[in-house]
Amino acid sequence: MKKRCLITREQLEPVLDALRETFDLTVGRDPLDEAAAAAALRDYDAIVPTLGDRFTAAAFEAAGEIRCGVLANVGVGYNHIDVEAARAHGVAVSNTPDVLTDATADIGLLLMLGAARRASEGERLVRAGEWKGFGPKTMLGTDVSGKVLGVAGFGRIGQAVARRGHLGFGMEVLYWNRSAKDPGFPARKVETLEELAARVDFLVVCLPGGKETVGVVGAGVFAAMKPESIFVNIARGEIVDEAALIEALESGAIAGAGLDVYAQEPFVPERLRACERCFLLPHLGSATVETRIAMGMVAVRNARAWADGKALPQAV
Ligand code: 8YV
Repeated sequence: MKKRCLITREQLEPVLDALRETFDLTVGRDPLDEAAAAAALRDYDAIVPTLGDRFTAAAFEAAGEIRCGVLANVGVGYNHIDVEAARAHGVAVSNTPDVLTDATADIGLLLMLGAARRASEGERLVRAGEWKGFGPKTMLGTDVSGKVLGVAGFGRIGQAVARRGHLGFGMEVLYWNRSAKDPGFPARKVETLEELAARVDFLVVCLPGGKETVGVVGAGVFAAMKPESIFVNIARGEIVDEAALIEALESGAIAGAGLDVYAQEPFVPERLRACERCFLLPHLGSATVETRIAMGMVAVRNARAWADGKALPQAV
């Protein structure tokens, strides 16, 4: 008899088909809150969760007798899963690194360009039928090419953003990371996030989510940034003190921001939505057909490895 698997959201067909080959599959609809996560841990052998599900320590506690042996997450970030609690309850966890690096880094560049060149303001103007024609001083932005790029968190995605900035736009790259990295092109490590913030024209957050990084980008970081500089976040909203960011935008302490992630998605504060010089996207980092299929297939491989009694290739 096939093992029971729950995929918590409707992923693309090839992913569902691949899971059906191995499992008796149930496809969920909405993100799992703690109670639903606890019930799923009780009822299924394998679970394929994603962003928005809440596999917290409380969910593991509430589950009582746990049937589930694997959480094969679709996503590189897994801060919605308490990995320690999973381990304590004998549940293996995997993620989907590498396959989404390019798509997510591309969004980083889109946000840098969009915020610097005032893309959404311009688009809104045209769509509203309010464009009065070319003007030498109309809607001037700032250059991206040749500027200084600062990357906070120099893992796979951070390095991919930096590579695009350096090779595509001739940017000088500085980064802040626990350990020094050699990305294969010139990039200098700085010792503190504040120093990075003070020295760059674009500050792009690529740090992992989770308890250790909540609120690390706070008022001090924005105060250190140059008034002409642009802030970008493609990581997790909780890393940034959103109130401090809004303050910095409203006071002109920074020139603009490009955001793909927010502290309490899908809620985006009204004051943030009112900031003209913000380029706002609804968490699209990995949202391409190719990338979502690739991510799903990595999760399938991990779920299957577990079903075959093998080590998970992308265990976390
Ligand atoms: C995904 C992400 O959209 O992988 C991650 O950590 O944040 C995003 O690229 C998300 O995980 C849902 O698949």
